[in-house]
Amino acid sequence: MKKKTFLSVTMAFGLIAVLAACGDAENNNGGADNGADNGANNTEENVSDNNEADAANSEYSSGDASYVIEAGIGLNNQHPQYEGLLRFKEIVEEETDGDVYVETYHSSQLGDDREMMEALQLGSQEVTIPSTAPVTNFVDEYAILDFPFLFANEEVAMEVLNGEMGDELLDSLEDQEMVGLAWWENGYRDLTNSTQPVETAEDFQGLTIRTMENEVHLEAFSELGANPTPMAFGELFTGMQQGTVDGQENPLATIYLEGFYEVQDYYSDTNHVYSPFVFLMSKSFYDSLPDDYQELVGDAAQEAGEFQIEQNRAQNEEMLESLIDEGMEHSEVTDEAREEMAEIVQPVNDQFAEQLDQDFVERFFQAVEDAEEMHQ
Ligand code: KDG
Repeated sequence: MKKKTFLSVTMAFGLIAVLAACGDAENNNGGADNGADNGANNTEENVSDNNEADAANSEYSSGDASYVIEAGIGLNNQHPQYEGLLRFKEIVEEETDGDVYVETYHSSQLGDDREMMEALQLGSQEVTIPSTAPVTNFVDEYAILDFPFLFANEEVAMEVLNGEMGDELLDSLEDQEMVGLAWWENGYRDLTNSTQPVETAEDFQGLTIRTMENEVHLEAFSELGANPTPMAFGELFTGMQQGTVDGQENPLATIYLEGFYEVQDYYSDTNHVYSPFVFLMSKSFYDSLPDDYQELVGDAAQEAGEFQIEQNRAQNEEMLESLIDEGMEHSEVTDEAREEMAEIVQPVNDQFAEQLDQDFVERFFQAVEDAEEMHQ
């Protein structure tokens, strides 16, 4: 289990003090080796292949169901996130005896994170499970989850997310016509690039890095001297292959399972942001379900999430060796180097925190501090 020893309450307190004072086209990739089909294109062929795979995973059929859930993610079908989605499908179909049927889509077949969230708002798609970063475009307070070096370890993150503050963030989605049902885990994000080993804050200078569509990430990488470029996940492999960007940042499982090692030479264990996934359902669909089914899909999202988190952590631990076997050079980032990065980006955290509801920010940092006491 990763343990972050460098930053924690001290910085959170610093922040509070400041606040107080201020009042695919055939784009694919790599996954070739591991059999992943991570085409981002939503072609009829792709979708129908997927439906066939879905049918093979189920003894039920959409034709017999009263409710059909179209569930899409951006990552490919090798990623533990997809395994989690299949687990959700299995639980929901079994417990409703096929009355609720779940069609699963991966590799951005239904669109990128933002498009899928918009489809949830319109009621034309039922489920998606993005990293929380793009959710900031819908609810401002989600920005706090993107503050670099926020959570000291995964247990602290889960304690906060599964507590009152996490519930509040899930509830805040209702105004955006979405229902947040559970927290899943993407994990600590690390940097890869095709240009140079990155071990210290200075090494970010001049690197063009793809980020998720999120202002905190853009500002933080700019502060480190990089040139951040927001890009949908489905375009990322081609972007790296064609040299539009030098690098990107994602957890180890994604870097390996999406085959990024085919177009990236250097891996740095920066662990700069802990990235949760949030399980989202269209509110109009959720409201159309009878009470017992509403409870059932909530419980299933939670249970499948626990399974996903277990698989995800195991894979994130295993994948480093695989990346090295594939020829990536591993640059080890020391705690001191992370502390320096954290100091450089702290003004970005402060600036964004000032723009959020101050009561929320204070309670959030208090929850982080309490969780850190429990999980040091
Ligand atoms: O399925 C989740 C993906 O769509 C995305 O959120 C992955 O972290 C991600 C990224 O870098 O876009």
